[in-house]
Amino acid sequence: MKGASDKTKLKDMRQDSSTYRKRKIKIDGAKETIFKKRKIRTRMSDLESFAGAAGHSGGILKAKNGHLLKIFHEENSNEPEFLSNLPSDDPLRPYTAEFYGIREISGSKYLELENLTEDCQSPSVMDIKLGKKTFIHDPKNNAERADLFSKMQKLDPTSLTPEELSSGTVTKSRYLQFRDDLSTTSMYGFRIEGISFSKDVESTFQKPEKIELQRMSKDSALENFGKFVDGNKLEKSEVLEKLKNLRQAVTDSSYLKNHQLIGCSLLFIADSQTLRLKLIDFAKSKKFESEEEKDDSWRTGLDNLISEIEQ
Ligand code: I3P
Repeated sequence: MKGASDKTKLKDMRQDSSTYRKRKIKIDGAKETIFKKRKIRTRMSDLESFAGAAGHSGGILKAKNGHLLKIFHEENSNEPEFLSNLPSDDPLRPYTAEFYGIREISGSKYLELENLTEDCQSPSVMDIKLGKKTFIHDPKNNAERADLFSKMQKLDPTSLTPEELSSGTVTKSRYLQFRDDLSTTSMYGFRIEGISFSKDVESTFQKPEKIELQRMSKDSALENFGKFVDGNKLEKSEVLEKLKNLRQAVTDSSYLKNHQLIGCSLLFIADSQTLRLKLIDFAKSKKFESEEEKDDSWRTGLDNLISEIEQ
């Protein structure tokens, strides 16, 4: 239930601004107060819009130096290892955020990462999760959970088995597989995980609700993709060119010859009619030991996305 506790922690922080005012953060060995009362709300709303845009459910703070602090659970994240082992001259490198190390704040660990929208005027962000499977098998995901049963019930009650209906619970593995199957993930290897439009775009296009995104068909996903491109006044040819450059970079990457990406997202950051592509979320990505273990379906997802846009 770590997700729930992170969310609760953030909620508590938001509700209690005095906690914030006095909060000390340790960065680079020095204790400094990063949250001043008047700035708290602004910082939190920045944080929420970034987190929402990128499809994160919570657990991201913004440090005084502008970097992001992403909650880190050592036992189930390979992200620091994945990012710190990535050679600086690897073609994948320009597509990832800078990683500045692990920070400890009030007993919780955070990854200090580059804020990818730091220099943007008014960014729109779309998060597309790649791969035909977005999770790895983990014994911790076998515990029965009532909260995930409720989410599944809202999304598609007909998919629950009589046993699940009678217990009122499902395991996280079951839920995540269901999410992959319900969305375009299992079939096409990509799904829109989150969209956040800048204020300029918002006046023309409304961003879909999370539940709509979770159940979105390929046609609707492409329609929303089109809204993102048109709303941000991007040229389709530029979008395709950037996607193909990324495709080439991941093909040329030596690092990705023996590392796989699972549950990784491709971030489209549109700002002032320009587009930047970045890859984020490497918690489940790792070096694979054998060819059998290898899952390259994120490449298929990227290829499918490119060919769907080309049509
Ligand atoms: C959540 C999503 C998150 C996952 C979370 C799920 O589902 O898959 O990625 O957190 O697990 O509930 P949804 O997007 O449908 O709301 P992790 O990536 O950390 O596993 P959680 O409930 O255990 O936090």
